[in-house]
Parts: sequence; C-alpha cells; structure tokens
Amino acid sequence: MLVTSCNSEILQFCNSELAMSFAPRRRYTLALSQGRSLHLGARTLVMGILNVTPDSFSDGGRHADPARAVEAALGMVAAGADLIDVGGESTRPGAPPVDAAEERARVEPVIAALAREVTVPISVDTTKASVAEAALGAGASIVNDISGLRYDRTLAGVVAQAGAGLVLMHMRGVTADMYRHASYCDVASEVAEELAWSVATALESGVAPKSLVVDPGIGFAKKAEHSWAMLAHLDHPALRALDLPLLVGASRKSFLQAAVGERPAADRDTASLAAAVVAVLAGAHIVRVHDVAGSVQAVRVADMISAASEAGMT
Ligand code: PMM
Repeated sequence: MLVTSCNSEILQFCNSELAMSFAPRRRYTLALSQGRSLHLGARTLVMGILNVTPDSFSDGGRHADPARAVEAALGMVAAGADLIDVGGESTRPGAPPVDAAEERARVEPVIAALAREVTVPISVDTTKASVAEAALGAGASIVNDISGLRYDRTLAGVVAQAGAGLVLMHMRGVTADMYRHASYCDVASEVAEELAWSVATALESGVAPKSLVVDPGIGFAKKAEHSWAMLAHLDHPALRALDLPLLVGASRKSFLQAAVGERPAADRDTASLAAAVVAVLAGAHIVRVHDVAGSVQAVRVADMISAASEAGMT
C-alpha cells in the first residue's frame, strides 16, 4: 500500500523510533606533534596506505624505492587522502621479521621526503620505539602500533615525548602465530577489554588522552567470522565506553573473500569500499585504505547518510 500522508500517530512513532537510525559519531580533536591537530567526526578521514616493504600482502615491492614511494603518496594526497601511513615491515603472517635498522632505513628517507612535499599528517606503522623515534624526527606526527604497545612499551614514552598521535590496534600474539589466538566468546567486548589495557599503558607512560586512537585490528588474530562480527559490532557499548576515536582497516583483507570469492588482494577494492561504508555508519572516524580515490567517494556517501541521521531527518 502506498502511504501518501503521515498522521500524527505515525509522526510520533517516527520521532521516537526512527529519528536516529545510526548512533551519532562522536567528535574529537586529535592532538599530534608540532602543535598540530585533526578534527575527527564531522567527516571521515581517509588514511592512505604506503607500504615500503618488499613483501606486504597487497602492495609488497611496489614502493620499495623512496622516489616511487613519494610519487605514490602524492597521488594519494591528490586523490583526497587526509593522512599517509608509512610502513616498513610486512604484517603478513609468515613474513620474515625485520630488524630495527632495516625498518628504519626503509621508512626514514620516505617520511623525510614526504614531509617536505605534503601538508597532511604522516603516520609510521611500526611496533618499535627506535623506528618510531626516527620517523617522528623525520617528520611523522602519528605512530600506528599494530601491537597496541604489547611488543615494545617504550614506544609510548617516545610518543609522549614528541606529543605525537598514537594508534593502538588490537591483536594477540605475533603475526606468525596470531591465528592460534583467534578464539573469542564475544569478540567486540574482548577486543575492547584488551584495548583498554593498551590505553592504560599509554596513559601511564605519559601519552595524552587527546593523542589516542583505537583500532579493533580487523584480520589480526581474528578468523574471518571474527572480522565480520567485529564489523557488525563496532558500536558495541564496551568499545564506545573507551570514548576514543576509532580507526578501521578492512582494506583488501582476506576475510572479504568469504563474501566475494577468492581473488587477488588488488581485486578486493569494491568489497573494501562496502566494508568502509559500514564502518563509518557504525562510528569509525578514520578508515585505512589502499584505494584512496574510491574510498573518499564511498565515505562521503556514508557521511551524508550519517549527517541526515544525526539531523533526525525521516
Ligand atoms: N592493517 C595492516 C597494517 N597495519 N594498522 C592499523 N592501525 N590497522 C590495520 O587494520 C592495519 C594496520 C595490514 O594491512 P596492509 O599490509 O595492507 O598494510
């Protein structure tokens, strides 16, 4: 039946039950080094991934040469990236560990060159304090720690000293054995509880609460079903109780194949966009992606829907 007009009973129902279809995204100001800050929440920020590794699962080897890495990052900024995340060690399960000197040699020249060329904040994807320190010295203003301070707690002191931003990602074990730890009763609440440990550790080391971002670590120590459940419950009360900005990285990850069939990582961008939209509507402030141009369009659509929801439009 076609409903052409609303009577007052329907309107009342609309106002009470439908006025807010998605939880409103909280607003934060993220404090970074060098007195910089980022406004989070009004629109989604897109973090472009720049792996300067020979062996990352989706883009390994493509940006190993610093000049090509800088060129790729400039392309991402032109496509609308709000941040560039530079990583020098592959997190692919089974990837050989990289020592600090080698990792530093990979990221430092790229970050230094990039900092001269772009105004968007640069983050360094590392778990090692010495690499973080070199990267911050070269011009990065955020450290993205996939171990959530479980590998090297002294990294927090380096971040605190620089007044840099710090992304605390959830994972268990090390990348080589992380799937052995992929056992959960309630993935979102367990992830939130373990992230709370990372947050407390950062604060104890003097990192300012305003510098923190949390990330549920899609695909890390999580089987495909856990990644799906995590995306379905990003707005879990335990995660919201942390009261921190949320970063989500689902881009090109293998769990997506459960939905779209087996395909090479570079062929998973459309599926990644769908996951990014869902993450934004569930409250993510930053999405970490390979396909910057596509993601910018996708999250702008999600931002419009979430703004309409917040405005109570029915
Ligand atoms: N994923 C990867 C690497 N670093 N950092 C954060 N904060 N969140 C993630 O989900 C994440 C990360 C693995 O993906 P890649 O090899 O494509 O960089």
